[in-house]
Amino acid sequence: MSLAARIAGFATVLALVFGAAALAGSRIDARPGEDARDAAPAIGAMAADGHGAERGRRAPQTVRGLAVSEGGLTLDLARTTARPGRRTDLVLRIADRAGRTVRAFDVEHTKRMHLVVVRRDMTGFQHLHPTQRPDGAWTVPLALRDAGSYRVFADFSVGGRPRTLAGDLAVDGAIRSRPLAAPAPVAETDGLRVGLDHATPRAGAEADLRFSVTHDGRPVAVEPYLGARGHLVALRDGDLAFLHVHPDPGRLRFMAAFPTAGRYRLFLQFRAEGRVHTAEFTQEVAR
Ligand SMILES: [Cu+2]
Repeated sequence: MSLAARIAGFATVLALVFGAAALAGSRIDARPGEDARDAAPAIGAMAADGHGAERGRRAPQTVRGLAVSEGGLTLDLARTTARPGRRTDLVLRIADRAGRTVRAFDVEHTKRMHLVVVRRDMTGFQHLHPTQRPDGAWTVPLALRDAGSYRVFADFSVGGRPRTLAGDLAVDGAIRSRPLAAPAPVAETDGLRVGLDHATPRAGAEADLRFSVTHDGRPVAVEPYLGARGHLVALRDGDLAFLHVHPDPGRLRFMAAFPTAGRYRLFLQFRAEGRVHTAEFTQEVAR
């Protein structure tokens, strides 16, 4: 290789390194800082107060569920490993700055604690409602069929401030991870067909997600579930950032502000024909 070619090659490497650094820098800048995130309302709250769309384009959006400890509260999982297929009791507590167990929680969507457990590849979704023990800790039976690394999201509100803290739970064994499914407007669950109707959401703008349920082509009446027509959890592909979305109490319709472009997994839960169903969608969000 000639000296000139070597210098050119070196310059290319440097450009790549600086390019990557600039990209990393811009990513970090685009994300809310820890302090800003503490003070800012959740995405759902922004959407609900009507300022989501106008603020969304300028101000950084907040996401939740990326930290085990935030704003003075810490999620403390009693165990961080589990055996595949075995039913175990998942025990957790929320601790304050002094390490004391938090006992008083606000009611949100008819419950004081919502737990979402999902594997890192966004399979094996579970939404659980643990019971509080006299010592303030929460417990719920949990069985994880497949090995892998799971995220445990504790979604709750203390002192009128909604929070989502998350920790990891490892299930030992051979892992068969699955790629994220391609985006599709229809999902099948328990013989029901669930359709998702919306314009392609854009990053930072409020998206209106409307779902419909049919059984053999006939519309299915959706029964109230957790104080609304349905419950929707949205997780960002790549880091499993947790988006809180706001339901329309009367319909299977949600307002969500996706903070960044990319793919998200939507987990819609609703009650119909006497039981709760979960329909999953991959959602593409444009820049
Ligand atoms: Cu819940």
